[in-house]
Amino acid sequence: INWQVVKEYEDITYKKCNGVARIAFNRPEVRNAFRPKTTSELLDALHDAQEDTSIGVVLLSAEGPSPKDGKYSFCSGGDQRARGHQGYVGDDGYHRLNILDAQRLIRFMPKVVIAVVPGWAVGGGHSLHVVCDLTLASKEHAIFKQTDADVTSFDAGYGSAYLAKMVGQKKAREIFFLGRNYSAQDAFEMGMVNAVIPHDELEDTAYQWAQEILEKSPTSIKMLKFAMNLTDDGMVGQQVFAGEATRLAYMTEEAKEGRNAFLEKRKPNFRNIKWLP
Ligand code: 1HA
Repeated sequence: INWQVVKEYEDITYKKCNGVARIAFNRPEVRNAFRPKTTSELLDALHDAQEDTSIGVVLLSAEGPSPKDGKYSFCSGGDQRARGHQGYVGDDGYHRLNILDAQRLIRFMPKVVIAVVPGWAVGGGHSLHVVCDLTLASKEHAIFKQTDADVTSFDAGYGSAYLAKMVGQKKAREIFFLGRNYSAQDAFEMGMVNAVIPHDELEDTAYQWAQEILEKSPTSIKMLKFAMNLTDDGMVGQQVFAGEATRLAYMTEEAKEGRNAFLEKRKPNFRNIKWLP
């Protein structure tokens, strides 16, 4: 895989190759916890991947292992050392919860986002994998764990309520109420992991899955993603789906007539447009 570095960041790495963007947390010494800088870099990279019309699949992954103890991690959630009175505090002194902006970008971008989990996926890091379209996990090193109730935090949105739709109410409550460790295989059996992959093959497999998706019709893939989101996302889900429906409508002769008539200051003539059954 001939990855090309897109941009140098401090807390993440960002590369692209052949239709795939790879964004990876790069603070393995703290199990890839995110501080506000991490999140704003993540948002910047996600925005870039969303805007780049050559990109169809985004891999959300993590660098590692930790230079301190050799352990792998995906993300351990909010950096508790950066946690202030009202949120996570960055260099500007503001208290933010902007990982939720990243969750929404992942959820609403018209591309497939795959969580590639080489190790710990914990707290807000667990919620990130939940919100991704697909999850691939390291057979040997991935561990899924919800510590929100240990640190008086709670992702009461996608992290919990959407998780419950994914693994069922009883399992989701167990994950949050007991905060136990679950292996990749446990997570697979619960339905929150798509495949358990030998650690050494994880990144290549994720790239392979991306290439398979890229063989498909982009319009179909995004309409299907938004269709599957719609029922859980309420009016916003409808808005996102409807936006793409509008785009498709714009491509018709009928739409061109509507626009042209306005610009030519005349009444539109839709009389020869067929009312299909
Ligand atoms: O829930 C939300 C939100 C909800 C709504 C809106 C916004 C939200 C934003 C964020 C979050 C959250 O993410 S809350 C949950 C925050 N995260 C945690 O509670 C996980 C904390 N970490 C752990 O439980 C464990 O470290 C671990 C299960 C991930 C790994 O355990 P392990 O392998 O025994 O490693 P450990 O020795 O604990 O950690 C290695 C180093 O990484 C330690 O630093 P060192 O002693 O070497 O200096 C440890 O302090 C550091 N570290 C790990 N996780 C974090 C961390 N430092 C800061 N923040 C962390 N999250």
